[in-house]
Amino acid sequence: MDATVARAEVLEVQMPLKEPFVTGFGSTDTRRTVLVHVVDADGHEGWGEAAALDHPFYLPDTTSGTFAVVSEWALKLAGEGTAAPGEVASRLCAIRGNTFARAGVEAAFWCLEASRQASSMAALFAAAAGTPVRTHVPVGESVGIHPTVQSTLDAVERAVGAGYQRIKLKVKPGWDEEIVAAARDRLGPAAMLQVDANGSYSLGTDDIQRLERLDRYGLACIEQPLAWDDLAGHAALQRRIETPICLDECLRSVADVQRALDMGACRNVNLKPGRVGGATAALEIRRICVDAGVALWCGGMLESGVGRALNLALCALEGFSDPADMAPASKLYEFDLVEPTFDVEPDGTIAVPSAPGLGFPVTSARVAQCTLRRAEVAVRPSL
Ligand code: OSB
Ligand code: MG
Repeated sequence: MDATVARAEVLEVQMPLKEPFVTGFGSTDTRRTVLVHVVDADGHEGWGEAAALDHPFYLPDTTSGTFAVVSEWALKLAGEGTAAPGEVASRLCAIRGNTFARAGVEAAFWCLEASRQASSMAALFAAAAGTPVRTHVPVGESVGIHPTVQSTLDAVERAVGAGYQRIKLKVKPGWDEEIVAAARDRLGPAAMLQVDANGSYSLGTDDIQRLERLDRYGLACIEQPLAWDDLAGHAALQRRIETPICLDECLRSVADVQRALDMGACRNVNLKPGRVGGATAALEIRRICVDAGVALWCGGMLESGVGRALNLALCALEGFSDPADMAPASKLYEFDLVEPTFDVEPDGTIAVPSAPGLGFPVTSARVAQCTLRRAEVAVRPSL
């Protein structure tokens, strides 16, 4: 087998969302994201998604910046030695920040490795982590901010009817207690309900009372209430509220997670492999969370099936205690970039593929149809 990369390309794709996704940082109506595609000399393929958002209102990373870092730096760096994903990850560590760019490239190499070994990505992750895999993962739905309480409750009802095992409501100051109370009332006391503020609250205002009032509703967690980079603020807030704080934006590396747990800034972790710089970092974070006994679940970036495939393989590992944010393309998009794609089963789980490689066939026609720009990158593997 020839382990060198023969071809590498980066694509920026655009997929219209069925309906705008509204959060505390604003509205997203089309999803512009970056795909990474590598092919080795034997024709094995690797696909990854670098799922930054197009705007800089969630994190500093953007789709355009990610496309630039992948095409100008990350792919070349990744291709310079052996294609083993762990080594690719260490080479990519030379890049500061730009976690989605690094993760997308690393993902393509995990997928390539899985294709080469005729193994599923879940089996590769299981071997790397020394942990068994599950055949199905429980999933929840992330319900955006709607114009009215009634339309939010309709969305919650649809999600529960479709089997989702957990509801996450997007909140912001002024769109919080009323909607949480209404959803709790509708769902009953036993249902798993949580909220995500995407950093829209501040300490030192009456926001703090708003957050304290949410303690009454038995939420599984309050995700990222305060600013994207404010670990100390979250630690102070966690001392004042009972509900576990979950961090998303604040956790962009293994070290961030360790620090957050040491400081008491969270008791629940949203793990997005893209946000932490890739699957290797994600595996390490999984171990830290299992050892610390904190709730752990796989978050999402409204990825296409290419990105979701890696998330699914990752959270197939034992240790992910809570349902993943993994609404399928049938919910979010008119079509997916993989065909057949996955769906949520009536029991609120998604089946983890056991097929080799990505686990879902990438449809080149759909990819071509969505492509806004494409760059071929020359990689020179050292012999
Ligand atoms: O804050 O978890 C978030 C989507 C894009 C960016 C940030 C977030 C989200 C979601 C959607 O909540 C989760 C999903 O991918 O289904
Ligand atoms: Mg979030």
